Amino acid sequence: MPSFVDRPTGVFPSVCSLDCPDQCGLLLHKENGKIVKVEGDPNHPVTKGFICNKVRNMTERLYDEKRLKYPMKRVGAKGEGHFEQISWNEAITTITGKWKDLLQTDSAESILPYSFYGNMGNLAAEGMDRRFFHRLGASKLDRSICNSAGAAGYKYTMGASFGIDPEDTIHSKLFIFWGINAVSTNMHQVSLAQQARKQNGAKIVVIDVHKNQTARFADWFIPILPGTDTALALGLMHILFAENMVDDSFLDQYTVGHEELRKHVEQYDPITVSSITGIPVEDILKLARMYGQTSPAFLRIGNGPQHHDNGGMFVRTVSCLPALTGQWLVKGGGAIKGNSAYLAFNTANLQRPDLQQNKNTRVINMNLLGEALLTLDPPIKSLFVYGTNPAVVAPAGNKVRKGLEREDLFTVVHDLFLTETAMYADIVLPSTSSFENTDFYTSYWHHYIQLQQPVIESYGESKSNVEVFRLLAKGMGFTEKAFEETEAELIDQALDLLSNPGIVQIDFEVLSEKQYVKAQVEFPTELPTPSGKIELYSEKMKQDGYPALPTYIPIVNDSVHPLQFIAGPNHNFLNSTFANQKKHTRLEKEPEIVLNQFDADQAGVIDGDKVRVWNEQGECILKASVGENVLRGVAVTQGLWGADQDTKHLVNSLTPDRIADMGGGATFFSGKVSIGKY
Ligand SMILES: Nc1nc2c(c(=O)[nH]1)N[C@H]1C(S)=C(S)[C@@H](COP(=O)(O)OP(=O)(O)OC[C@H]3O[C@@H](n4cnc5c(=O)[nH]c(N)nc54)[C@H](O)[C@@H]3O)O[C@H]1N2
Ligand SMILES: Nc1nc2c(c(=O)[nH]1)N[C@H]1C(S)=C(S)[C@@H](COP(=O)(O)OP(=O)(O)OC[C@H]3O[C@@H](n4cnc5c(=O)[nH]c(N)nc54)[C@H](O)[C@@H]3O)O[C@H]1N2
Ligand code: SF4
Ligand SMILES: [Mo]
Repeated sequence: MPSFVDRPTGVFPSVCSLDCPDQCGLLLHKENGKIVKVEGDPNHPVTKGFICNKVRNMTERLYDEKRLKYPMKRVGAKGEGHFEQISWNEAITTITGKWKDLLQTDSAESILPYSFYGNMGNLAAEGMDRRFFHRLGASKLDRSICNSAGAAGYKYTMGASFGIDPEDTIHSKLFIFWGINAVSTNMHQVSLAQQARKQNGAKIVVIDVHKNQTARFADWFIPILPGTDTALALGLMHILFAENMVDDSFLDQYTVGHEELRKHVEQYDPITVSSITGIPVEDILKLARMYGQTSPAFLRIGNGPQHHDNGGMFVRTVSCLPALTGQWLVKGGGAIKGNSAYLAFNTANLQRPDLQQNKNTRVINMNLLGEALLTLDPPIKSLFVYGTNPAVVAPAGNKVRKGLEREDLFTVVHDLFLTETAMYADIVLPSTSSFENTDFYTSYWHHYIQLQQPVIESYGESKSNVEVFRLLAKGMGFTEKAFEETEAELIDQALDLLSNPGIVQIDFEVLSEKQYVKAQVEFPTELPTPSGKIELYSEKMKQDGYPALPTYIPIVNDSVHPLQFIAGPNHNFLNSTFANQKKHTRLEKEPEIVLNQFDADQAGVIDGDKVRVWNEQGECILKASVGENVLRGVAVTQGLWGADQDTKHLVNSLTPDRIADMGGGATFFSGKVSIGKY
C-alpha cells in the first residue's frame, strides 16, 4: 500500500494539531497532491464529524503565500523583517557554529529553548527537542504560560489531572461552565450539553466576567468580578454544609478534612461573598441549591480564572465542590479541569533525561521571558523559539520585544510563518505543518490517542521539529542513537508505560490500523494525593506555605488604573495562530474592548469609539463596545491580534508578568488599565 503522500488524490484520516481540548478527528480531502478540503471525521466517537470554522478554513493557512519555504538569515535590523534565503546546510552550520562558540566562551546555559504547543503532536512538542537540549545542557524552560497554576491547584485536591470522561456528561442534568468560553474553546463539550439539555432537560449555567458566546447560549449567566471565584466557591460550600446538602458518607469514605472545612467555611456567608464577588445574595443561594439538589451535576472548570494571581487556589477550591456532594460517584457528575493524567505516556523514554549533560542547569519561567532576556546574569546569549510566538503571546510584551532586540542575542525561530517573533530572528527555519508529519496525539479532555501520518509532501524546503533537532544533533557532533530513531520508534517508546495499563495495548501499529484508540482508563479508586483521598484539607499545602484549607486571597491591587483588564482568546484564532490569515481576521473584524456603560460614561467614550487603553507598561488602541456585557470596573478584549494589522493591537503590551500563586503560572487577567477616547 503506497503511503498517503504518494497517493495524489483521496480522503485521508488526520487529527487536529491545535492546542484545543477537543482534538478532533479530521478527514483531509486531497486532489493532485494538495489538500483541498478539511472536514471532521464522522466516525470519531467524540467529535463526530463536527469541527470549528478555524480548521474548516485550514487550507487558507496551509497554502497561504506567506508560508515560509526555505531557511533565511537576517540582513536588516532586528524586528525590521529583512531576510535573505540560505541553504539548510548554511543554517545548521551557522547555528551549531554559534552554539559551539558559546560552549567555549560562556556555557551551555547561555542557550535557552523557548517552545510551546503550537503543534500538540507529542514528538513535535516534547520529543526530539527535549533529547537535544538535554544533551546540549542548555537552560531549561518552565512551560507555565497556559494552565500550570490551575494544574498545581487541582493536584493538591485531586492528586493529578483526573476528571470524568466527557462522553459521560451526556447524562448530566446540570452543566456549570466556570470561567470557560466553551462555545469557542471546547465546542464538543457544548454539543454534549446541548444534547443533555434536549434529552434530560439539563440546565446550563455560565459563571464569567463577560457575557461571552457561551453565556449567551446558557440558561443562566452569572457575572462575577474578576479573581473572586474562590470566594464564590467557598460561599457555595457554606450553603451546602449549612443546608445539609452534602453527602456525609462520601465525605467520610473518600475525603480528608471535611470537619475542618465545614468550620472554616462558616466565615463565607452569602452576604460576605456577595460583597466580594458582586453576585446578589439570592443568586448565590439559588446556585448553591441548584448545585446541591441536581444530580448528575457537572463542573467544567476553565482556564480563565486560573490566569489570575490567585488562580491555583481557585482551582484547588472549586475542585472540592463535587466531593461535598458526592457527585464523583454519579455517572455524568463530577468535574473536568483537564484529563491529561489518563493518557500519561513514557516521557522518560521519549525525552531521555538520562542524556542530560548538566543536571543542575537553571530553569527559566517562560512567563518571565522579557525579564530573563533583559536582566539574567549570566545572560541568555541564544534563544531557539519553536511552536510559539512569544512576541505576541507572552505577558509584558514590551519587555519581551525589547529583550528580542538585544544585538548580542542570537535568535533562531522555527515556524511556518514569519511571525512577530521571527522578525527578530537571526536565522529563520521553515516548519512543516502537522499534516506533513508522523506524530501521535493525546487529548487533554477526551480519552483517545490518535495518529497523524504524513498526508502531503513537506511544503517547500520545510522540515518538522523532529527533523530539525536530528540535524542540529548531527551538526553538534552528537552521536547517540537517540538522535537517529524514527518517528515510529519514538511513538512505540513513548507508549511503552507499564504503570499506565490503560495504554499498554496501544502502539504505532495499532494506531496505524485504527487511527484513534480509546485508552482503557477509569477514574482511579486511589488518588495520587498523599492520603490517596480527595484532600479538602491538605497537609502538603501547609508544608508548601499555603493555607491547608481552601481560602480566598484577593488578587494584587496596587495599581492606580481603574479597570480590570481581561485579554483572552477569541473565536476565530487559536491564540495568535490564524491572526495572520485574511479569512479568519475578516470574521473577527477588529479587536474590541468591552466596557460597562458606567465606565464608558466616566471616560467620555461611546460605543464604536476608538479607545486608547494604557497602563505603566504600554498602550493599545481598541474599538469600544459599550453596554452591560461586563460589570462595572471590568474591561474585556478577545483575541491575540498580531502586529500584522497594527502594533497597537498587541494586548500583551498591557498584561503583567507577575507570577501566579502556584505552578509558576501566568497572571494575564490580573492587570489593570485606564481608558480614554483616542
Ligand atoms: N477558538 C479558540 N479556542 C481555543 C483557544 C483560542 O485561542 N481560540 N485557545 C486554546 C487554549 S491554549 C486554551 S488554554 C483554552 C482556553 O480556553 P478557556 O478555558 O475558555 O479559557 P479563556 O478563554 O482564557 O477564559 C475563559 C473565560 O474566563 C473568563 N474569565 C477571566 N477571568 C475570570 C475570572 O476571574 N472569573 C471567571 N469566572 N471568569 C473569568 C473570560 O472572560 C473567558 O470567557 O482554549 C483553547 N481553545
Ligand atoms: N493576553 C493573553 N495572552 C495569552 C493568553 C491569553 O488568554 N491572553 N493565553 C495564553 C495561553 S493559554 C497559551 S497556551 C499561549 C499560547 O501561545 P502560543 O503557544 O504562542 O500559541 P500560538 O499563538 O498559536 O503560536 C503557535 C506558533 O507555533 C507555530 N507552529 C505550529 N506548528 C508548528 C510546528 O510543528 N513546528 C514549529 N516549529 N512551529 C509550529 C505556529 O505557526 C504559531 O506561530 O498564549 C498565552 N497568551
Ligand atoms: S481547533 Fe479544536 S474544535 Fe477546531 S478542529 Fe481543532 S480540535 Fe476541533
Ligand atoms: Mo493555553
